[in-house]
Amino acid sequence: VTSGKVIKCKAAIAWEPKKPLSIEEIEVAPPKDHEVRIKILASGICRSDDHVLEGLKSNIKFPIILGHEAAGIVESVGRAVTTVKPGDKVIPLIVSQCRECQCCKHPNANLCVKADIRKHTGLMDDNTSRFSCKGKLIHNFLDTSTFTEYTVVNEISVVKIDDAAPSEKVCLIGCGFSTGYGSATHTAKVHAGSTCVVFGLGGIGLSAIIGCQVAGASRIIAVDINKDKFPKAKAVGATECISPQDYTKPIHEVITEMTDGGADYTFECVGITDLMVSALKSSHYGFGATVIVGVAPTGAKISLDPMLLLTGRTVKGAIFGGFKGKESVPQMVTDYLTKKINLDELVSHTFPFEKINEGFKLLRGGKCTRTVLTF
Ligand code: PAD
Ligand code: ZN
Repeated sequence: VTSGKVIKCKAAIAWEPKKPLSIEEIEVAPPKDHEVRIKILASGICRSDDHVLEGLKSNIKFPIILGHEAAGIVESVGRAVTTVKPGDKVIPLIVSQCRECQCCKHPNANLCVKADIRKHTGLMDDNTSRFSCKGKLIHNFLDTSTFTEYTVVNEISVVKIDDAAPSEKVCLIGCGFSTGYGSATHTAKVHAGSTCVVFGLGGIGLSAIIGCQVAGASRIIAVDINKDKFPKAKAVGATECISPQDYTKPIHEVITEMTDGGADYTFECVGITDLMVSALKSSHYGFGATVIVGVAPTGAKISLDPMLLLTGRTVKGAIFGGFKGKESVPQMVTDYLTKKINLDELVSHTFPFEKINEGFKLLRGGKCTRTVLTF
């Protein structure tokens, strides 16, 4: 029995930016009162992990255990925990839900005030870490940290899912799938018969396409500078694929012409501020809506003509597709099991955890959709 004891296990440590991750033996302390220790079974690699590793998120502290898109089994729980128990299959939540704060009580919000996503302390509520390596404190990432055999999270940052769910697929519901899918179905509320444009065809953009299709969009225009991404985009529902590099005109002019004045909904799934403005300009005068999904480097600013908004366009942004995790994650897992949604196309590679650096290489080289690591 490991309950109540420190667990020694393997984790991928990011000691500093721009260096490969190093697999090390770490010590994982037992969960405190409101905490849950989880044995990770599968974890996807998301661009947000790479943003930190590339040093683009200067407010995030190293050394750190990255990873935030996972599924696992509860190993042990703190004494005040009531919603999960050892043996439960779970998904850690990057968007926590305390159910008591103004946001959790608000029907339209999904960010928790208690676990404020802007703070990035990299620590648990008592300002300590459950991870250490060679006597050094290791920070957590997005209240989850899943590139490790064991992690500890707050009870508000984890939810039980159906035991029958295949972890190496449903782990994507922990970030990429929900983020893209919810941006279309929940944040934008795409309507049947509409025209949608998705910029960026990684795991997030493809999931946005799936959401647009499920919502009944009749045209889904997929945009990427890497044409290798087009076949997958078509496979999940894109009706047309275009590359900005094939035109001399700016991409928003191309899209405006293709769509008789602009799209109903546009989605920026890359993280480039100029592209966010292009997405807005690609939406129709009077009713177009843009959702910002991509995460820009810390401190980056958008500059735009307010006339774009004055004339009836809207811009929204959402983390995790605007979904409240505790309710929507188990529901999406059920929808996956009953084949209402299909995300298998998103997993392009499955590697053993030890090959994590190869997964990051594929991501940087534009050679994958999602790599899932298994433990
Ligand atoms: P990815 O790198 O797999 O996909 C990004 C795609 O964008 C690639 O296919 C690129 O070729 C393409 N691209 C790059 N530049 C351009 C350009 N100028 N025009 C068109 N396409 C371009 O990343 P991902 O899908 O894992 O993540 C995408 C973004 O979403 C990234 O910024 C990530 O940090 C963010 C994200 N947001 C949330 C959220 O909750 N809002 C969650 C997870 C990830
Ligand atoms: Zn992510």
